[in-house]
Amino acid sequence: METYYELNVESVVKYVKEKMDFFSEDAVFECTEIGDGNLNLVFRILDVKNDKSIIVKQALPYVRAAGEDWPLDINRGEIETRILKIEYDLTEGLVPEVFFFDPEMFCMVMEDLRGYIIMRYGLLEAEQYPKFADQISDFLVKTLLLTSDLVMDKKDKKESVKSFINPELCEITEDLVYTEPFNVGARNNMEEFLVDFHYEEIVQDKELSLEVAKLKVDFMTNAQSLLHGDLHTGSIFVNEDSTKVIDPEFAFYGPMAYDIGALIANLIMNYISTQAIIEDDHVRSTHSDYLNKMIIDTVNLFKSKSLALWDEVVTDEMAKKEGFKEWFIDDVLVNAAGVAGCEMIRRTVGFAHVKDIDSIPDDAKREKAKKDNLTLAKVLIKNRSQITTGENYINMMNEWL
Ligand code: SR1
Ligand code: MG
Repeated sequence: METYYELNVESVVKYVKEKMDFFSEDAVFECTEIGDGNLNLVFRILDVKNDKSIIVKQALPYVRAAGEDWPLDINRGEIETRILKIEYDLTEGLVPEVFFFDPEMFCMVMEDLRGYIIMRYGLLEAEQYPKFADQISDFLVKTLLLTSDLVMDKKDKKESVKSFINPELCEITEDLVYTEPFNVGARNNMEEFLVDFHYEEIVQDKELSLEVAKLKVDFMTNAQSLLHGDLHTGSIFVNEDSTKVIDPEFAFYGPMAYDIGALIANLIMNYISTQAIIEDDHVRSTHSDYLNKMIIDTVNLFKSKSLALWDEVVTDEMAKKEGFKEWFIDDVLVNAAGVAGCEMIRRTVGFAHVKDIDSIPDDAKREKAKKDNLTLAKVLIKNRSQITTGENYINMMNEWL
């Protein structure tokens, strides 16, 4: 930590000029801090004269959204750099290219994704991304299946598990996703109208807590695949043609269901937000249909592509036995529905919320959206054994929203 200092819009330009040969001598710089996540500083450095830019992401020794009272492993960028390189190779570029990681400044320098938008913001503008389901299902199948024991050499896989032990970031998920929202207090954060509803519908629901406890143990102990670890729509850049997944600093070996469930939850929360925010009937129904199709396609493509790739890549003898692959993928999807429910609950009553729901301007509609979100989430967790296709989600949404 001796040479570490916190970068700002001036010092980061100097830092980059010293560290790399990317910009030319005549560069005219414009630098902005664009980080809107909970943890890091993110700078975009643009040379306006030559129209070239890069991103610098620096870890702070604490949680940005909470301040210095919540210290956090500053080396998270090293894990993020390693997994981005692995994901880049496995997915043929469905993540940004990383130029380097600096272990003294704890920052990474990477490709600027110009011409892309953070998916959460795009969806809130009712934009559509026709290739997304195909591309994200590719990302999921390749990063999850190809890093599992089913495919990898067993010893290499265990070495990889060791090198991706990420205790502090995992603890955040264990606490914020799987524990605090199902209890009173801690870092929970909810609007007044939810306090009694949360207590009666979530905290006092013993069956719900039991099911969440099972999902939590799966998260903590099932070192199945190398996960992104925080795959919400704020961790994805999109445009009409292309998808790029960013921000895998929560990476570790965990259950495949975690990445799939987090993603589906965030699509569902945009659907709930759409019902409350978009006033024009035609725009609302078009965007709702699009979201339904995206959920169906993402889940079903994950399933069909996994089953198709299985025969080509799986090396484990017993995993080739008849019926096993269908059982395995369905089991992943069942647990993904449980994860989706946990993600929806924690984004409503926990520490970290989502703009989709929190930005609903009308108080009554926001209250209804938040309560609908909690109700549907409970259904997903308790009935997850019946959820193994995209259509199963839509049926539950139609019944409960
Ligand atoms: C203290 S970090 C809160 C949340 O932000 C990250 O994006 C993860 O989702 C984490 O749970
Ligand atoms: Mg993030």
